Amino acid sequence: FLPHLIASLEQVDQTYIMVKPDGVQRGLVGEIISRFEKKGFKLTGLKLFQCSKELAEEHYKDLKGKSFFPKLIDYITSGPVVCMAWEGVGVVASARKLIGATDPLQAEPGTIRGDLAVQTGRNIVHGSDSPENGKREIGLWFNEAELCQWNPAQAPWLRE
Ligand code: IDP
Ligand code: MG
Repeated sequence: FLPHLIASLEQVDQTYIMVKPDGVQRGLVGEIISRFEKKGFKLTGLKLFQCSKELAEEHYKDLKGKSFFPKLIDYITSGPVVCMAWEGVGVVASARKLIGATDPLQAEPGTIRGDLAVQTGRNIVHGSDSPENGKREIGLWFNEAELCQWNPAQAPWLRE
């Protein structure tokens, strides 16, 4: 009884993951989705999408003023991206670990960036940095109707 009560109190978070245009162009969409799918998180939203300059600027608004900001916006709008919403206990921090450091040369082998990329300006994937930003970014990139609530059959095999 008590473990179940504690488990039910554990917070389920959401994170926004995005395969950037270079990841799409390099044919890494399946590989990247697979990392999160195999880990055991729940996919609740998925689409291929060409984003506007306005949306890219809103998404990265905290970086406005950085010298690389104009190039970053050009990069993110340079082709389609794959937008994903993922859900689970601890998903935000865990996804950041799976993604690896911002600079792919510093990212550990075994991480997505550590295995598949070589430069910060072409680091193939985005992941929200906090549960608050996870919610904010999913709200920015998805309509309510594009998100699915469902019960994965494997749930009891992932968490006791
Ligand atoms: P993160 O994606 O690991 O959270 P942030 O510092 O939030 O890293 O930066 C957002 C994105 O901006 C990075 O993923 C990268 O695409 C780009 N970026 C950050 N710093 C630089 C830089 O020094 N040069 C070029 N692009 C950068
Ligand atoms: Mg960030």
